[in-house]
Amino acid sequence: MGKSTLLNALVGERLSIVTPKAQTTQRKLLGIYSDDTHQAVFIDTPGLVEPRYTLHRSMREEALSALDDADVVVAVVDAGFPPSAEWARTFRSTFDRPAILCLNKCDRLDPGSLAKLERSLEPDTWAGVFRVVATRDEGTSALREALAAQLPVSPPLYPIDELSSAPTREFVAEMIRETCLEELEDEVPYAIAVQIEQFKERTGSEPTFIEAILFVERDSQKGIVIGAGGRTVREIGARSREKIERFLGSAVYLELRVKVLANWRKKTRQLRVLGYRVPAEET
Ligand SMILES: Nc1nc2c(ncn2[C@@H]2O[C@H](COP(=O)(O)OP(=O)(O)OP(=O)(O)O)[C@@H](O)[C@H]2O)c(=O)[nH]1
Ligand SMILES: [Mg+2]
Repeated sequence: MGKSTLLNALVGERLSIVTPKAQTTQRKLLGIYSDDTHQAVFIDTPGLVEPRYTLHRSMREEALSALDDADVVVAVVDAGFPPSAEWARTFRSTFDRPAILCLNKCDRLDPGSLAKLERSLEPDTWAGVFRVVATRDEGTSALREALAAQLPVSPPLYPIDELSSAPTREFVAEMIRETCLEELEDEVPYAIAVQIEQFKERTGSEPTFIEAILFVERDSQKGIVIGAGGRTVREIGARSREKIERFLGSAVYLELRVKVLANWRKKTRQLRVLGYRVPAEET
């Protein structure tokens, strides 16, 4: 759909990780936009998918929980793979909040097809319908302005120079997970949870020292992630380090270790240890 790409475009910083793979985002992420007239806090969420295991239920609840704090909901639709009118009706009746329809990836359709798509998605029931190309930052200013118009009057909720409420180590863990999604195929990257074990900011000419553990679910996955002679994990480390150094603006020494945490995606206790939301019926 491009939800994370859109959040990054709306905030003007690459905060949320983006890959071509489905189910990249697993937890909520706050992105804060402030200018002279207003502040808008955007919440990126996982997509709403049918849960297959406990982690999926965790992701679904995480997405729905964003509504607790939201003044406006933005339904992001991939114009290349559009949903049905039925979806639009269900969406509108499920969420008791002003909702804006955002047709993203509009570069994939010609204007005629876009107009037809728009007409098919109950355009009059939304608080607004916007056409966007998030990757090119097209249409995002108009969307941001429409969203600002829906916000209640309030003092800023966050300092105006703050971009997110997430701690640095969470961004670092996400950059490593993004690299795993880019470098590994099939189910393997989805079986990886990243935990930052050590984060030592060094002073002077020393690099920042970061140690992270890649938890996989089975021994066979551990073998794949490490690769022949450690080649794969070295590559993941090198590519992650480049991203982290760009993000922190300083030199980094990154150490990655791979460990098995059997079937962690299906186990409430393991999810809790790894910092995921525990689904309500499992607490
Ligand atoms: N052509 C095109 N591709 C886009 C656009 N916006 C996002 N993408 C691509 O779509 C893919 C998915 O983007 P994400 O932002 O990760 O999508 P998401 O909705 O956050 O996905 P999940 O986190 O997996 O639920 C990436 O490869 C993006 O580069 C767009 O406007 N046009
Ligand atoms: Mg995402």
